[in-house]
Amino acid sequence: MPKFILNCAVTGAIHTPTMAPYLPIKPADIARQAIDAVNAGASTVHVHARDPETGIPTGDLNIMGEIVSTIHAKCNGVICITTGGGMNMGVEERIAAVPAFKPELASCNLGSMNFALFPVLDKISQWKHEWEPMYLEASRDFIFRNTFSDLERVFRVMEECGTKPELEAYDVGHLHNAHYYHQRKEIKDPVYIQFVMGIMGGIASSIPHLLHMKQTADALYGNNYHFSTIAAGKEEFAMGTASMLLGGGARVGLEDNLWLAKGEAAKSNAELVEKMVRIARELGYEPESPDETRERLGLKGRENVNM
Ligand code: KMH
Ligand code: ZN
Repeated sequence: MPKFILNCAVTGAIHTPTMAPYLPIKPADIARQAIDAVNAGASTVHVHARDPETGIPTGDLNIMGEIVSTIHAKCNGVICITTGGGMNMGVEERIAAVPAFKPELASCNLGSMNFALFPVLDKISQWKHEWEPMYLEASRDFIFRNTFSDLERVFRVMEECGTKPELEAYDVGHLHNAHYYHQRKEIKDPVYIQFVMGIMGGIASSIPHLLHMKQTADALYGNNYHFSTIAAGKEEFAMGTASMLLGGGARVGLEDNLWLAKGEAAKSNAELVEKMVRIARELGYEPESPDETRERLGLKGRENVNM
Protein backbone atom coordinates (compact mmCIF):
# COMPACT_ATOMS: atom_id res chain seq x y z
CA MET A 1 0.00 0.00 0.00
CA PRO A 2 1.53 3.35 -0.95
CA LYS A 3 1.87 5.58 2.11
CA PHE A 4 1.29 9.31 2.45
CA ILE A 5 1.81 12.04 5.06
CA LEU A 6 -1.49 13.06 6.66
CA ASN A 7 -1.27 16.35 8.54
CA CYS A 8 -3.95 17.78 10.79
CA ALA A 9 -4.17 21.53 11.47
CA VAL A 10 -6.19 21.76 14.63
CA THR A 11 -7.25 25.36 15.23
CA GLY A 12 -5.18 27.95 13.29
CA ALA A 13 -5.67 31.72 13.34
CA ILE A 14 -8.11 32.15 10.43
CA HIS A 15 -11.48 30.94 11.70
CA THR A 16 -13.10 32.70 14.66
CA PRO A 17 -15.46 31.29 17.35
CA THR A 18 -18.67 32.68 15.85
CA MET A 19 -18.07 31.14 12.42
CA ALA A 20 -16.79 27.85 13.90
CA PRO A 21 -18.70 26.53 16.94
CA TYR A 22 -16.64 23.30 16.99
CA LEU A 23 -13.27 25.06 16.76
CA PRO A 24 -11.13 24.20 19.84
CA ILE A 25 -9.83 27.38 21.53
CA LYS A 26 -8.88 26.31 25.07
CA PRO A 27 -5.39 24.73 25.38
CA ALA A 28 -6.78 21.47 26.79
CA ASP A 29 -9.29 21.20 23.92
CA ILE A 30 -6.68 22.01 21.25
CA ALA A 31 -4.37 19.34 22.72
CA ARG A 32 -7.20 16.82 23.04
CA GLN A 33 -8.26 17.27 19.43
CA ALA A 34 -4.65 16.98 18.26
CA ILE A 35 -4.23 13.69 20.15
CA ASP A 36 -7.52 12.38 18.74
CA ALA A 37 -6.36 13.39 15.24
CA VAL A 38 -3.15 11.36 15.65
CA ASN A 39 -5.14 8.39 16.94
CA ALA A 40 -7.38 8.74 13.86
CA GLY A 41 -4.39 8.50 11.50
CA ALA A 42 -2.60 11.87 11.25
CA SER A 43 1.19 11.65 11.57
CA THR A 44 1.75 15.38 12.14
CA VAL A 45 -0.37 17.93 14.01
CA HIS A 46 -0.01 21.65 13.26
CA VAL A 47 -0.75 23.89 16.24
CA HIS A 48 -1.52 27.52 16.99
CA ALA A 49 -2.37 29.04 20.37
CA ARG A 50 -5.48 31.07 21.23
CA ASP A 51 -6.69 33.04 24.24
CA PRO A 52 -8.77 30.50 26.24
CA GLU A 53 -11.56 33.01 26.94
CA THR A 54 -11.96 34.91 23.68
CA GLY A 55 -10.28 32.61 21.15
CA ILE A 56 -8.16 35.42 19.75
CA PRO A 57 -4.86 34.09 18.31
CA THR A 58 -1.97 34.61 20.72
CA GLY A 59 1.79 34.22 20.90
CA ASP A 60 1.61 33.53 24.66
CA LEU A 61 4.29 30.87 25.21
CA ASN A 62 2.64 29.61 28.39
CA ILE A 63 -0.46 28.73 26.44
CA MET A 64 1.54 27.17 23.57
CA GLY A 65 3.61 25.32 26.18
CA GLU A 66 0.51 23.81 27.77
CA ILE A 67 -0.73 22.65 24.35
CA VAL A 68 2.49 21.07 23.06
CA SER A 69 3.54 19.48 26.37
CA THR A 70 0.13 17.80 26.68
CA ILE A 71 0.26 16.47 23.11
CA HIS A 72 3.89 15.36 23.55
CA ALA A 73 3.05 13.53 26.79
CA LYS A 74 0.01 11.75 25.44
CA CYS A 75 0.84 10.68 21.86
CA ASN A 76 3.65 10.00 19.37
CA GLY A 77 2.51 12.52 16.76
CA VAL A 78 4.99 14.93 15.16
CA ILE A 79 4.16 18.43 16.47
CA CYS A 80 4.47 21.19 13.87
CA ILE A 81 4.38 24.58 15.59
CA THR A 82 3.21 27.59 13.61
CA THR A 83 5.46 30.55 12.85
CA GLY A 84 2.67 32.17 10.84
CA GLY A 85 0.83 32.93 14.05
CA GLY A 86 -2.04 35.40 13.74
CA MET A 87 -2.54 38.72 11.97
CA ASN A 88 -2.11 40.45 15.33
CA MET A 89 1.45 39.17 15.80
CA GLY A 90 4.85 40.52 14.64
CA VAL A 91 7.59 38.26 13.20
CA GLU A 92 9.57 37.97 16.46
CA GLU A 93 6.44 36.98 18.39
CA ARG A 94 5.53 34.56 15.60
CA ILE A 95 8.82 32.63 15.74
CA ALA A 96 9.43 32.75 19.53
CA ALA A 97 7.93 29.29 20.07
CA VAL A 98 10.71 27.61 18.05
CA PRO A 99 13.62 28.36 20.42
CA ALA A 100 11.24 27.92 23.38
CA PHE A 101 10.08 24.36 22.49
CA LYS A 102 12.59 23.25 19.83
CA PRO A 103 9.95 21.28 17.89
CA GLU A 104 10.80 18.64 15.26
CA LEU A 105 8.84 20.64 12.67
CA ALA A 106 7.61 24.23 12.33
CA SER A 107 5.91 26.14 9.55
CA CYS A 108 7.87 28.67 7.49
CA ASN A 109 5.88 30.96 5.18
CA LEU A 110 7.86 31.65 2.03
CA GLY A 111 6.83 35.17 1.02
CA SER A 112 5.01 38.37 1.92
CA MET A 113 1.45 38.55 0.59
CA ASN A 114 -2.11 39.78 0.97
CA PHE A 115 -4.15 37.38 3.11
CA ALA A 116 -7.87 38.05 2.95
CA LEU A 117 -10.28 36.94 5.66
CA PHE A 118 -12.75 39.87 5.29
CA PRO A 119 -15.10 38.24 2.71
CA VAL A 120 -16.79 36.26 5.52
CA LEU A 121 -18.04 39.57 6.95
CA ASP A 122 -20.79 39.53 4.28
CA LYS A 123 -22.13 36.27 5.74
CA ILE A 124 -22.22 36.96 9.51
CA SER A 125 -23.73 39.97 11.34
CA GLN A 126 -23.94 38.82 14.97
CA TRP A 127 -20.57 38.12 16.67
CA LYS A 128 -19.78 36.43 20.00
CA HIS A 129 -16.68 38.55 20.55
CA GLU A 130 -15.94 42.16 19.63
CA TRP A 131 -12.46 41.31 18.31
CA GLU A 132 -13.80 38.97 15.57
CA PRO A 133 -15.21 41.47 13.00
CA MET A 134 -12.29 43.87 13.69
CA TYR A 135 -9.72 41.09 13.13
CA LEU A 136 -11.38 39.98 9.89
CA GLU A 137 -11.84 43.55 8.61
CA ALA A 138 -8.16 44.30 9.33
CA SER A 139 -7.20 41.65 6.73
CA ARG A 140 -8.42 44.03 3.99
CA ASP A 141 -5.25 46.12 4.60
CA PHE A 142 -3.03 43.37 6.04
CA ILE A 143 0.31 42.29 4.56
CA PHE A 144 1.40 38.84 5.79
CA ARG A 145 5.04 39.80 6.22
CA ASN A 146 7.73 37.25 5.28
CA THR A 147 10.59 39.22 3.78
CA PHE A 148 13.87 37.62 2.71
CA SER A 149 15.52 38.87 5.90
CA ASP A 150 12.63 37.32 7.89
CA LEU A 151 13.17 34.04 6.02
CA GLU A 152 16.92 34.12 6.73
CA ARG A 153 16.15 34.69 10.40
CA VAL A 154 13.67 31.84 10.52
CA PHE A 155 16.09 29.44 8.75
CA ARG A 156 18.86 30.39 11.19
CA VAL A 157 16.67 29.95 14.28
CA MET A 158 15.35 26.60 13.04
CA GLU A 159 18.85 25.41 12.17
CA GLU A 160 20.02 26.29 15.71
CA CYS A 161 17.07 24.37 17.19
CA GLY A 162 17.32 21.32 14.92
CA THR A 163 13.79 22.15 13.74
CA LYS A 164 12.84 21.23 10.18
CA PRO A 165 11.03 23.98 8.27
CA GLU A 166 7.70 22.99 6.74
CA LEU A 167 7.88 25.36 3.77
CA GLU A 168 4.48 27.00 3.12
CA ALA A 169 4.27 27.90 -0.58
CA TYR A 170 1.20 29.99 -1.39
CA ASP A 171 2.26 30.50 -4.99
CA VAL A 172 4.83 29.39 -7.55
CA GLY A 173 7.12 32.35 -6.77
CA HIS A 174 7.45 31.05 -3.22
CA LEU A 175 8.97 27.81 -4.55
CA HIS A 176 11.68 29.90 -6.22
CA ASN A 177 12.26 31.91 -3.02
CA ALA A 178 13.04 28.69 -1.15
CA HIS A 179 15.12 27.37 -4.04
CA TYR A 180 17.54 30.29 -3.67
CA TYR A 181 18.24 29.24 -0.05
CA HIS A 182 18.30 25.55 -0.93
CA GLN A 183 21.06 26.27 -3.43
CA ARG A 184 22.95 28.01 -0.60
CA LYS A 185 22.34 24.99 1.66
CA GLU A 186 20.42 27.21 4.10
CA ILE A 187 17.56 24.75 3.58
CA LYS A 188 18.68 21.19 4.14
CA ASP A 189 17.57 18.06 2.30
CA PRO A 190 15.12 16.49 2.22
CA VAL A 191 13.07 19.61 1.49
CA TYR A 192 9.47 19.51 2.79
CA ILE A 193 6.94 21.76 1.08
CA GLN A 194 3.25 22.45 1.75
CA PHE A 195 1.42 23.71 -1.32
CA VAL A 196 -1.03 26.18 0.28
CA MET A 197 -4.04 26.72 -1.96
CA GLY A 198 -7.28 28.66 -1.73
CA ILE A 199 -6.15 31.60 0.42
CA MET A 200 -7.30 34.86 -1.21
CA GLY A 201 -3.97 36.56 -1.91
CA GLY A 202 -2.30 33.31 -3.02
CA ILE A 203 -2.90 30.58 -5.60
CA ALA A 204 -6.45 29.27 -5.91
CA SER A 205 -7.42 25.62 -5.45
CA SER A 206 -7.56 23.80 -8.79
CA ILE A 207 -5.99 20.72 -10.35
CA PRO A 208 -4.13 22.74 -13.05
CA HIS A 209 -2.66 25.00 -10.31
CA LEU A 210 -1.67 22.00 -8.20
CA LEU A 211 0.01 20.39 -11.22
CA HIS A 212 1.81 23.65 -11.94
CA MET A 213 3.07 23.84 -8.34
CA LYS A 214 4.16 20.19 -8.45
CA GLN A 215 5.89 20.47 -11.84
CA THR A 216 7.68 23.63 -10.74
CA ALA A 217 8.87 21.93 -7.55
CA ASP A 218 9.99 18.88 -9.58
CA ALA A 219 12.04 21.17 -11.83
CA LEU A 220 13.61 23.01 -8.87
CA TYR A 221 14.17 20.17 -6.39
CA GLY A 222 14.28 17.04 -8.54
CA ASN A 223 13.01 14.11 -6.53
CA ASN A 224 14.81 15.17 -3.35
CA TYR A 225 11.77 16.79 -1.80
CA HIS A 226 8.49 15.82 -0.22
CA PHE A 227 5.27 17.75 -0.51
CA SER A 228 1.81 17.93 0.94
CA THR A 229 -1.16 20.11 0.07
CA ILE A 230 -3.45 22.41 2.04
CA ALA A 231 -6.65 23.59 0.40
CA ALA A 232 -8.65 26.11 2.39
CA GLY A 233 -12.37 25.43 2.58
CA LYS A 234 -14.53 22.95 0.73
CA GLU A 235 -11.81 21.86 -1.74
CA GLU A 236 -9.82 20.30 1.14
CA PHE A 237 -10.60 16.65 0.37
CA ALA A 238 -10.50 16.91 -3.42
CA MET A 239 -7.12 18.66 -3.41
CA GLY A 240 -5.79 16.43 -0.62
CA THR A 241 -6.74 13.34 -2.62
CA ALA A 242 -5.18 14.73 -5.82
CA SER A 243 -2.02 15.52 -3.89
CA MET A 244 -1.91 11.99 -2.49
CA LEU A 245 -2.36 10.50 -5.99
CA LEU A 246 0.51 12.71 -7.20
CA GLY A 247 2.78 11.16 -4.56
CA GLY A 248 2.29 13.79 -1.91
CA GLY A 249 0.55 14.22 1.40
CA ALA A 250 -2.62 15.96 2.53
CA ARG A 251 -3.52 18.39 5.29
CA VAL A 252 -6.98 18.45 6.85
CA GLY A 253 -8.30 20.22 9.93
CA LEU A 254 -10.48 22.99 11.31
CA GLU A 255 -7.68 25.53 10.75
CA ASP A 256 -8.33 25.27 7.00
CA ASN A 257 -11.84 23.83 6.60
CA LEU A 258 -14.98 23.68 8.77
CA TRP A 259 -16.98 21.29 6.54
CA LEU A 260 -17.12 17.49 6.62
CA ALA A 261 -19.41 17.60 3.57
CA LYS A 262 -21.67 20.12 1.85
CA GLY A 263 -23.81 21.78 4.54
CA GLU A 264 -22.44 19.44 7.26
CA ALA A 265 -20.08 21.08 9.76
CA ALA A 266 -17.23 18.93 11.04
CA LYS A 267 -17.71 18.41 14.78
CA SER A 268 -14.02 17.66 15.40
CA ASN A 269 -10.63 17.48 13.71
CA ALA A 270 -10.67 13.69 14.09
CA GLU A 271 -13.81 13.53 11.90
CA LEU A 272 -11.88 15.28 9.09
CA VAL A 273 -8.90 12.94 9.52
CA GLU A 274 -11.17 9.86 9.53
CA LYS A 275 -12.77 10.99 6.25
CA MET A 276 -9.38 11.47 4.55
CA VAL A 277 -8.27 8.02 5.80
CA ARG A 278 -11.48 6.46 4.42
CA ILE A 279 -10.91 8.06 1.01
CA ALA A 280 -7.27 6.96 0.99
CA ARG A 281 -8.05 3.34 1.91
CA GLU A 282 -10.77 3.17 -0.76
CA LEU A 283 -8.00 4.13 -3.24
CA GLY A 284 -5.47 1.68 -1.80
CA TYR A 285 -3.41 4.19 0.18
CA GLU A 286 -2.43 4.16 3.86
CA PRO A 287 -1.48 7.13 6.06
CA GLU A 288 2.04 6.98 7.45
CA SER A 289 2.73 6.48 11.14
CA PRO A 290 4.44 9.39 12.91
CA ASP A 291 7.72 7.47 12.95
CA GLU A 292 7.48 6.75 9.20
CA THR A 293 7.05 10.49 8.64
CA ARG A 294 10.01 11.19 10.94
CA GLU A 295 12.12 8.88 8.81
CA ARG A 296 10.88 10.31 5.51
CA LEU A 297 11.58 13.91 6.56
CA GLY A 298 14.78 13.19 8.53
CA LEU A 299 13.37 14.72 11.73
CA LYS A 300 15.48 14.91 14.89
CA GLY A 301 13.14 12.74 16.97
CA ARG A 302 10.66 13.47 19.74
CA GLU A 303 13.33 12.88 22.41
CA ASN A 304 15.12 16.04 21.22
CA VAL A 305 12.30 18.53 21.71
CA ASN A 306 11.84 20.86 24.72
CA MET A 307 8.21 20.10 25.71
N1 KMH B 1 -3.05 28.90 7.61
C1 KMH B 1 -2.58 28.16 6.53
C2 KMH B 1 -3.18 28.63 5.28
C3 KMH B 1 1.28 28.88 9.46
O1 KMH B 1 0.60 28.55 10.40
O2 KMH B 1 2.43 29.26 9.53
C4 KMH B 1 -1.10 28.12 6.47
C5 KMH B 1 -0.47 27.97 7.79
C6 KMH B 1 0.67 28.88 8.04
O3 KMH B 1 -0.84 27.14 8.56
ZN1 ZN C 1 -1.13 27.47 10.65
